[in-house]
Amino acid sequence: MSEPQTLKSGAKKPGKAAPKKAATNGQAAPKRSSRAAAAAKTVPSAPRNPGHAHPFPRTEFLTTVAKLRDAPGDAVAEVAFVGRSNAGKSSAINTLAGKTRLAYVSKTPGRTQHLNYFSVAPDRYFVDLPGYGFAKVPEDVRKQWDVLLGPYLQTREQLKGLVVIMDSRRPLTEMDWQMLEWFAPTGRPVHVLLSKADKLSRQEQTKTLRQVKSDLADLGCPVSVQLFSSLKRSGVTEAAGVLKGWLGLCDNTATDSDGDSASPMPSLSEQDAE
Ligand SMILES: Nc1nc2c(ncn2[C@@H]2O[C@H](COP(=O)(O)OP(=O)(O)OP(=O)(O)O)[C@@H](O)[C@H]2O)c(=O)[nH]1
Ligand SMILES: [Mg+2]
Repeated sequence: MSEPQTLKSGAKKPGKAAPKKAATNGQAAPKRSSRAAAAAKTVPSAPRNPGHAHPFPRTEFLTTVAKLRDAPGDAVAEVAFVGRSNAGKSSAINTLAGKTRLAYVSKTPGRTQHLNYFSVAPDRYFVDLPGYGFAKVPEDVRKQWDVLLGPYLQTREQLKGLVVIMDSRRPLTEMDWQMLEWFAPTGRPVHVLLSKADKLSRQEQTKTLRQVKSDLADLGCPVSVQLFSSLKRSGVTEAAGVLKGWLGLCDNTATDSDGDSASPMPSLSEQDAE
């Protein structure tokens, strides 16, 4: 495919002014006031029950990469998170890490602009990619795809698999399909997280999961699909199993519960969830 971000002439236009950049961590950060307010609302970042480890408890923000040559040279294996703007990529990373504000969660689509690297274990990384489907300045986005995202997804040898996050209420949009069909020929595996599953009834969840699995059956690369909710911390163990496999990490830290019941530490507060 050409670049997913610029596929549609109907790419959504911004509803708001461009998000302000802040120096913190190199990631675009929310405005100070909203950040302070969010901090006040956010649940504590230390697990109340230390026996409940999270699958990637050592995750730390590493760096923001605007040019492919600046990607960490020591990487042995990494997993990228991609999906429509606002699908819940950053929230999913926070949830897997068991931290509330590691990757910035935003109500402003398109806030993540570059490759945000998170170290999950020595030489192993999560990479939060810019969301597609939000083009404030289409030319800039196309350029970003040509010089950064396209080459990254096609040529980065350390990339062991792609996590594609889709809002479970609107899975497999045209841009999701274009991303999947463009990536599949690389032969690398795809794991789909149907995010915000808390927004669906059990029945809807089952139906959506079955439908998406069936729709992707002939994609042409190894593909798996699951439900996920950062709000409820559901689907975490399943996702962690796949990602640890890709990263070559043994599973002795994956001791968290799936969070459907007593979650020791939600990574997303009820107030933040959309
Ligand atoms: N109800 C619910 N809301 C969620 C969930 N995950 C994320 N959200 C909300 O969805 C919005 C977008 O979440 P992000 O994690 O910032 O999404 P993103 O894909 O990283 O967005 P961009 O970086 O802008 O592409 C925020 O308002 C989150 O609070 C979830 O599991 N349930
Ligand atoms: Mg994000």
